[in-house]
Amino acid sequence: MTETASQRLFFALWPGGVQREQLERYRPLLRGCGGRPIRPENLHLTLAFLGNVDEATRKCLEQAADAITLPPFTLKLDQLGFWRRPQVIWLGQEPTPEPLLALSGELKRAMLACGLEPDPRPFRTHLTLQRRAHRTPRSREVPPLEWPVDSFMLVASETRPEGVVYEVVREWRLGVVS
Ligand code: 2AM
Repeated sequence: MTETASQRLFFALWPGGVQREQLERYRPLLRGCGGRPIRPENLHLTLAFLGNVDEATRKCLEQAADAITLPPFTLKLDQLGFWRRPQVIWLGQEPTPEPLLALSGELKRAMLACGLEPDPRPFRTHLTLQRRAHRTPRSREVPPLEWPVDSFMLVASETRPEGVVYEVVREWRLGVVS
C-alpha cells in the first residue's frame, strides 16, 4: 500500500485474469473510433469515484464497506457505447442489473455517511475501453462478457510520467461479513 496522507481513490470491480483476457476480444471492434485504448492491466469497472481522500475519511469508507453484505452476482456485459462528452467508449449492460445497482447504491450511501458527495447522476454500468475517442463503434450489441463478481475493491490511482497506475489497496468478498 502507498503510504501517503491523501490518496486518489475509487471503488471498482477489478477483472480477474479470464475476464481481462476476454476483454481483449472487443478491441478490434473499436478500430477507427480514434482515441487511446486503456492498457489491459488498467481495465476496471468503476463503482464510485472518491477523489482525494484523507486517512480519516478512508477509514470511515472502509468501515462502511465492511458492513456491506450483498451476495455475489454475474454480469453480462453485452453492449458497446460511446459518450461524446467524456469521449469514452465502454462495454456495458443496460439497464444496470439490480445487484450492481444495489452495490453502487450502498457505496453512494457510504460516501454520504463519510462526508463525500457522490455523483448525483444515476449509476450506469460501463467499463471504459478507450478514452479520447471520436466515433461510436459500429457494433452496439456484442457477444457478452460473462463476469462472475464475488468481490469489490478499493483502488488507488497515481499519475506518473509513464501514465496512470492503479493499485488495489483492499478487497471485500461479497456474501461474506468482514
Ligand atoms: P470511468 O468512469 O471511465 O471508469 C479512476 O479515475 C476511475 O474513476 C476512472 O476509471 C474514471 O472513469 C472514474 N471516474 C469517475 N469520475 C471521475 C472523475 N471526476 N475524475 C476522474 N475519474 C473519474
